Amino acid sequence: MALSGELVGGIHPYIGQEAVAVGVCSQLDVQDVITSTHRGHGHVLAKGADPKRMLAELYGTTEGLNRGRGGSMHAADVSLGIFGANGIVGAGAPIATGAAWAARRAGREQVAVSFFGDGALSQGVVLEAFNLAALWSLPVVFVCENNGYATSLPVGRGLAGDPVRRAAGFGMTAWSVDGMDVETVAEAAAAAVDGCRRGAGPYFLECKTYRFHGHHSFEQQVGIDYREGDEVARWQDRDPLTLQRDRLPADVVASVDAEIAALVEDAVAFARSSPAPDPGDALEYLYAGPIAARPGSVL
Ligand SMILES: Cc1ncc(C[n+]2csc(CCOP(=O)(O)OP(=O)(O)O)c2C)c(N)n1
Ligand SMILES: [Mg+2]
Repeated sequence: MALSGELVGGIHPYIGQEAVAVGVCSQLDVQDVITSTHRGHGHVLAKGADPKRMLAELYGTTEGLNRGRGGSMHAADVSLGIFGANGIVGAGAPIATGAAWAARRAGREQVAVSFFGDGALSQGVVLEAFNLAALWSLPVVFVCENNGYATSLPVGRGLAGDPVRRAAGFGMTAWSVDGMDVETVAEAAAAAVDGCRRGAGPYFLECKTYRFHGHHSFEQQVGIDYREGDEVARWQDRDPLTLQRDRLPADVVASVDAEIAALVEDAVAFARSSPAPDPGDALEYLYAGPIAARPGSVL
């Protein structure tokens, strides 16, 4: 759709990394919070967003999650704890940390999860978020999706040291897991979320994964080639969907496949028939209303 021009602009496909979003979000309750990335479709859907409204958002229509204002990189649904995909690499980490801090102050049993890529690990704001979250023992799970590349830069040429040791240096419990296996991810996420609820946060989870497609949908057209030999095929041999499918009985696989096919068909029909926004209200729905000062606040 992005290549045919039906969707305006590029998208960052999440295909290949599904086990991370699903494994982690399967351990969260509705009131738990996530922050996501430029590659956010998987996280937003796994946290429970309506696929019809998600796709309508990609189409930039009025029925989209954010009335078409957010688009692919800024889809959000605050009512489901989805505090946004985010086009700024690393920007979700302080938002999740702030949400965890707010939950703590309000005495709510909420956990916040920050998804980000290996490239974000060297963003200053992420390290600042690690520091405050660890200092204040906040209920945050930092989930690093190490897919081997930041755009076309291999992780070994962009990241000094080891992600887990880096996070552990802040005093966090930190693990590295197979990010292609949804059950492995879910098990680690369950332990981290449970630890956060018991006050033992924050946690750091490196999920080793891979994206099967380009960094973004324009990559093929631009003609960038940076992957080694049969690298993509080797990772595809461990496609998270196939790994999980092989564990399930055939009748379950057939019914899930049918359910998903119908869901996708509905979402496409819904997005295609959803109206484009009126240019006259282009400046509306962009900002929250003014926040009332708390009693006694100096602001
Ligand atoms: C602060 C900031 N710097 C640079 C960019 C441009 N940019 C967009 S995606 C990306 C690579 C991110 O790599 P990674 O965090 O590993 O995520 P992945 O794309 O692999 O999912 C970069 C450098 C940006 N969006 N924001
Ligand atoms: Mg990456």
